[in-house]
Amino acid sequence: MKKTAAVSNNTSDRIRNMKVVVGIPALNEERTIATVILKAKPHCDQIIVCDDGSSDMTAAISEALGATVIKHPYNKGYGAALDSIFSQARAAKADILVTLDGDNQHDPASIPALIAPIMDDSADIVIGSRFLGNNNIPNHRKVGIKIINDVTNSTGDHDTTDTQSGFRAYGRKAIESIKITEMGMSASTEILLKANSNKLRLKEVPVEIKYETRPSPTGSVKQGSSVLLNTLKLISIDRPLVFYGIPSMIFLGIGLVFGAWSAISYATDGVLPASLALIAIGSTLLGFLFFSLMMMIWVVVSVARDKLGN
Ligand SMILES: Nc1nc2c(ncn2[C@@H]2O[C@H](COP(=O)(O)OP(=O)(O)OP(=O)(O)O)[C@@H](O)[C@H]2O)c(=O)[nH]1
Ligand SMILES: [Mg+2]
Repeated sequence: MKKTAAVSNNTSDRIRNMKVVVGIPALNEERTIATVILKAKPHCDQIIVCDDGSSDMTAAISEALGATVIKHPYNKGYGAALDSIFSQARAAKADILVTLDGDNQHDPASIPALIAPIMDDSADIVIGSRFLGNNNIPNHRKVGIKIINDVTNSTGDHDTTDTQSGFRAYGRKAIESIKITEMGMSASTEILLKANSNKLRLKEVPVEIKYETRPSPTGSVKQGSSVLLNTLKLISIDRPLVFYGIPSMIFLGIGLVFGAWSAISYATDGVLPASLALIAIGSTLLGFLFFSLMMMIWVVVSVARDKLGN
């Protein structure tokens, strides 16, 4: 790394020689991509732009400004663009990969603060959190992201204030070990779940964010619901024993209580209380359904992990 201002005077050779790569996923960002590239340049050694099937000048502008451009032949989604950037960063032997949006929402001036914990080896992934910074975040976004944060944080060892931030820095361990399979916006959650399974160290630093750059290509409610559903799917795959096992135990417990209650009523009054018996049967069936799902998904996921790794 040659250019970052965050490097102090007594910086070791290890830090000085670190290669910092900035990766920008971009879909039709011709209005802003030049600004982002020019502002990021002083803070890194290489810029990778993934043009995710744009129909405008995003790729041409990026190339003209010296970025390495990966072109998707059609729009594959944010996660697919990140996956291409990670692969290119591995090929480029990046020590640190910083990702930020091409719509100029993130300020590249925060890159030194974002990469500092990786440089001093106190983190493997650093998240630029808009909730730690002094930002004016629209209320519907705050609520949506809070719900996704709560669901994501319930599974792991980390308490992250901004699980959906696209402004992040990844150290070598994270670049090498995280393989993204989610094609859409839920890739941000997938990465955090994989970071947790791979025991990577996470930190957050405050960043600024702008919201007036351009209307989102996908409506924010649609995008938020899709990320939430995919987050639930990812957690169910990541932790099937907890995700299906807990409801299974709860339903079986309810079935047992109502079953015993029905049996006692029958023994004392000689009449089977239909409503209690129905609750007992329904709950027990649901309990067995969740138990079977848990076993099936647990076996499939274990075999897949064995074969594919990660
Ligand atoms: N929405 C979207 N963005 C993509 C896609 N592929 C790449 N991107 C880029 O991914 C980055 C994040 O997308 P945004 O739509 O800004 O997502 P966001 O920041 O969560 O949403 P906004 O707050 O509305 O900007 C941008 O730089 C996009 O250009 C895609 O298929 N869909
Ligand atoms: Mg954006």
